[in-house]
Amino acid sequence: MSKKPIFVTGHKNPDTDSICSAISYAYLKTQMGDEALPICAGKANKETNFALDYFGVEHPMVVNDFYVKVSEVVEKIPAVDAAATMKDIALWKQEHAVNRVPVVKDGKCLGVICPQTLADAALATLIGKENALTAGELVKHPGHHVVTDTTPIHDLRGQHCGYVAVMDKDGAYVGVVRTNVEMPKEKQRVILTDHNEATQIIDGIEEAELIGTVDHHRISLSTDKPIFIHFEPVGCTCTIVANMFRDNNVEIPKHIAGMLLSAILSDTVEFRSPTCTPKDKETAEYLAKIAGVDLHEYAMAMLKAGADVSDLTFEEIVRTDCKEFSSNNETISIAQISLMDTEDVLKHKKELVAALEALRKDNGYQASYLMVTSILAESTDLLYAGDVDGIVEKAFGKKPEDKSVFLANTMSRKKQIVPFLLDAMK
Ligand SMILES: [Mn+2]
Repeated sequence: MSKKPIFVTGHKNPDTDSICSAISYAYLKTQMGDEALPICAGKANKETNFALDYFGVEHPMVVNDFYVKVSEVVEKIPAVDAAATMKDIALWKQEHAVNRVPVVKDGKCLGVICPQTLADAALATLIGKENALTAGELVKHPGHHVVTDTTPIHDLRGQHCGYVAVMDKDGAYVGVVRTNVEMPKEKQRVILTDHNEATQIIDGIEEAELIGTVDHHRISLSTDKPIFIHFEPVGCTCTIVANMFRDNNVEIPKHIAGMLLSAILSDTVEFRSPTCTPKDKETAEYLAKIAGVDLHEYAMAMLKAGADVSDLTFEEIVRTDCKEFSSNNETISIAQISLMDTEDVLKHKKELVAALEALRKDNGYQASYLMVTSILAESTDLLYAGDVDGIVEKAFGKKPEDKSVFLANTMSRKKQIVPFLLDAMK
């Protein structure tokens, strides 16, 4: 039985750790005999693209959801041509037990002939009327009972039972599918890296099979089957992955060392973040040798590439590296930008808070936060929208002013922001 490769993925709105841990862990899995493919939930950011380009690594395939698609269960039987006669249709019907007859014209899917229309036409032909009718003329409602091959199978359930025709995104005929078709036995196997929070997982995971997770965040996952988990309270998922290479005696090639190193430098902001542990630093130094780069020089170049927000709109800035969190039945979003110098961005606090308010309203969040973090000063200005002045004050012990609060020695969302906010929301 041929098994599909395992998908390895980081979280939605992927950062460098999410993409690099997926690439590296998929490589390790494959070396260990389980074919795995890195995927990601969206396009890489500038920092990650710098790392991918520097080490000549391909951008992973973007997967928007895990819903099982019609393309996986489509029956690829030939359609009837629009010019076909009643006799041709009758011969086709003899071969295929399909209630609605798919009809094509110049390769494009025209629609289907419904059973009642066909029966009426057959009777008319029998009594010598209308025997010149073509298949194309019997398609009463062109485009009706036709779905695209990217339609999730569960969307077919509401439709009239029987068969519908399937076309690709360009309208070309692909085959037919039963609206009550069973889900394929083999589910897409998925491993999560760098996340396990339900709101951060690619949609449709319930139609896939979660088989493992490698992460350095709080555990919030619950599963109905036992899965493989590897959690460690270190600064970066790639620190864990790099050590899995060492534990399993798998050699780390240069480009993978570059990916692992980039993620550690990114997540720990070159060891400045309070989430950084001695293990992160030691692992990064070891990886820099294999990757053949000067650690500090490379870190500065990569962080600088990521810190360039000059071409972003306010709407884009407040969505940078944005994650959702829930507590006490309320959901909040927390975005983060890390800059060499925060002054220019903070000049536009008003516009940023307005963009945060739009983001908050659109998604029904209790509040939307933006961490404007200074890499060099190692501090954060926390901007927000929402009626949460009290929560912010309770969380950080400081009175906010005009929807923002300055937090010295603060760089880590996970360690210095999320736990205090979620606690204050209770
Ligand atoms: Mn991470």
